[in-house]
Amino acid sequence: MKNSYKVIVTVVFFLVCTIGEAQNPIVQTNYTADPAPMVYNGKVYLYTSHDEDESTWFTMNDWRLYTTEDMVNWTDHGAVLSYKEFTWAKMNAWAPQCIERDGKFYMYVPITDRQGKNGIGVAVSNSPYGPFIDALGKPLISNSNADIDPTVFIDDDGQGYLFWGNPVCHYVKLNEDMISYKGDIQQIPNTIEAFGKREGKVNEQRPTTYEEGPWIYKRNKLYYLFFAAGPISEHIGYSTSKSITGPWKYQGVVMPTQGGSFTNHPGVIDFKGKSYFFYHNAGLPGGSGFNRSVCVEELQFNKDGSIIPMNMTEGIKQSLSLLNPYAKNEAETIAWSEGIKSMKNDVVGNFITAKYNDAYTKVKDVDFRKEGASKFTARIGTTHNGNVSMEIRLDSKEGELLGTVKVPMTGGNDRWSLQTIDIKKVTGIHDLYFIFKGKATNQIMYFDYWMFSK
Ligand code: FUB
Repeated sequence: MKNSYKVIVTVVFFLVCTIGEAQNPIVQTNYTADPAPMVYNGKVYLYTSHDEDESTWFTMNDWRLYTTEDMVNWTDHGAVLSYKEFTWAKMNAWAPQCIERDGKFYMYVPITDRQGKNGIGVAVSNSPYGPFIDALGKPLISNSNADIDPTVFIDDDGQGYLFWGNPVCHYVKLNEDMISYKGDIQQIPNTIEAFGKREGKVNEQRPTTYEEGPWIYKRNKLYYLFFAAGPISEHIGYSTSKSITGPWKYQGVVMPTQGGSFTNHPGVIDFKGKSYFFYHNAGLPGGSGFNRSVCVEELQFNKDGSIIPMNMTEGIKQSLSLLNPYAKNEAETIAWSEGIKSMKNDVVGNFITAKYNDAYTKVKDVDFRKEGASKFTARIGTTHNGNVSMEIRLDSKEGELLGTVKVPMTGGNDRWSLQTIDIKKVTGIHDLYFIFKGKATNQIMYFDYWMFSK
């Protein structure tokens, strides 16, 4: 009996996965850019830069963190570092990357200093979730105004490297402490051989396709240098080398110019037997070159190690594992949402709020198992008196209604109520929808976490 349930569950799981809806952009609750994924202890930690709402320039103040174990449900951890943590910084929290070494986490970030000069700082934490503290009280790299977009890499022999730069790509060897470097700063020769010939107008400063946003990745002893490539609007190109210090050979386009943002930015990881390529576009409502959103595609290789070029798509449809509804799940764990903002305070940490009536979140591939659930609990609250509720539905926004939770007026997002209701019994695997109902025009309700029980 147990086995036949497992077979049915597996078949339903794959059917649901292949007919799913859009997953890209993977974050809908804020504008995010410059993805920097890191795999640590069976989880993907995705650090991003953050375009402030309605920006008309690169108005970027902090770096945010999202995590996943299944590649479709992403948990929002909010801002984990701001440029304001660096006493020498003035502005521009641009493309970051974080890496772990010996249990410490090193976040490399480009910032503009108080004199208006670009530099790369490094902040350290004992946890991937932060808090990250400026390690030096000054930039680690302050070489030229090209000092943006760091990518960090530790080779199999333990040697760390930092690469960065626009309009040329610099690199340097890091010391084991990861907050200092040894030897001179080098530059990858900006040759056609290394980066390919730029199309369009001849530009003396930019003769090749290399623009910015380098990302180092290694596979089968081959080093890959992904980069944002010109002319603008950017596409993503790549070069390879048998040695991390070059010579690099240009290999072509990974992703053409698409998606409505004039920049793009690569981030690559291997996770649970697959490779993934992160990038950004203008895919959310209100999206633009200054209101960008991070997306992900599966990255595939030919037998000779060359990359199969890809387009921007609706994203990853198949989750790598099922979500357990009987554990405490954060409301900010989301596969898709509309009309939702994520927030953070000292009382409950991260939570979400609904911007308007009918705003919703979706959680993908939830396994209620054969035993099923008959009760639902959530920590919620609202500042509005009466007629605020949250519907729980299956498989679509209009799908089967399991139950409706009335949201009590708690008076603020520093005051919460734990509500448990009886629901229609649910078994098997489903996508779960939380739909927020209320007359207010903003912050209809707050939602912190949920769980089901028998
Ligand atoms: O996000 C600000 C800048 O735009 C980054 O540093 C570049 O890579 C481009 O994405």
